[in-house]
Amino acid sequence: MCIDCGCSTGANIKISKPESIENQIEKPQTEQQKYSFANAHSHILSDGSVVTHSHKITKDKHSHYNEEVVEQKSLRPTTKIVSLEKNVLTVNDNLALENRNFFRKQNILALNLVSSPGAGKTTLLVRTIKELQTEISFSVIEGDQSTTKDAEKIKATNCDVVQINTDTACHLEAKMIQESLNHLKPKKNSILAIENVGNLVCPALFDLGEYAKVVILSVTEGEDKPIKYPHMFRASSVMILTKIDLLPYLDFDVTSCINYALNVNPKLKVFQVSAVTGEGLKDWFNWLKKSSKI
Ligand SMILES: Nc1nc2c(ncn2[C@@H]2O[C@H](COP(=O)(O)OP(=O)(O)O)[C@@H](O)[C@H]2O)c(=O)[nH]1
Ligand SMILES: [Mg+2]
Repeated sequence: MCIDCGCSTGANIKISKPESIENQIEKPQTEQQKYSFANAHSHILSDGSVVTHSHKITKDKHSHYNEEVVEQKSLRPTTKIVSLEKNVLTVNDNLALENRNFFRKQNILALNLVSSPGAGKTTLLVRTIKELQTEISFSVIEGDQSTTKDAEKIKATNCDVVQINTDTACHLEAKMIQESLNHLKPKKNSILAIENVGNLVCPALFDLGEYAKVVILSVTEGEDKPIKYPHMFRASSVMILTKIDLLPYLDFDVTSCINYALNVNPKLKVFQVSAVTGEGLKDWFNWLKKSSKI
């Protein structure tokens, strides 16, 4: 988990629009900004619970965001650390709540698209926008560690898009979404698709204020992923099993996959699609139309 490996420590978050990819719109300038979304991460404690917090590591000391210098990194988890970490999770949750309230007021259906890298999030998104954009207004926030490649693909559909580059961090946080919204300005009565960083682990922990997490699983990944990464499938409301056009070439058991997913989360709504052939997309589109109340 990002929290243990410290992958986000010192991450240099960038938000940009594809028409000015060289011009960074926003870069954390203050210590607080930097650590509020650069260094948040989680630990699995000895009792099995997961906690998230931020570190500020300087030459000779190690402190937590919004707190005075407290602990050396080598210290075992204590009640004090747990409460500090809960504070940081609360910070994210509070910002996510602000985002959610904004989306509700504006009647914006915000969806958090999560998957492993290469599952097919961008391809599905591009096809969805192309096929529905005469009926529904879309905007997109793209999350990747590096490059604006996905934002450029979205931009090519004439859809408004902002790219967040998370550098070493492996997930998006509510604060990043809030900052991106200032630049994106999504329309009322629209759908906002947030493509999270490709990772089946950490994005499950961070509420962005979305209406629903949509987990995309491709048939090339193996049918056991819902039970190997249960947190993500539990946190999601929708699972899209994609690349089904490749099933004839693979040893992939669709029934087992769906059963695994439903065992982990009986409320999961499941779609089977191919973003290449278009098979199954109608049901997904109907769900989008119904959920956006348009
Ligand atoms: N055969 C097939 N390939 C797909 C499908 N969806 C995506 N791909 C391919 O999978 C690769 C990764 O897709 P991409 O959308 O970039 O994945 P992302 O990293 O989750 O955004 C690309 O080569 C796509 O062309 C699909 O439904 N069928
Ligand atoms: Mg992508």
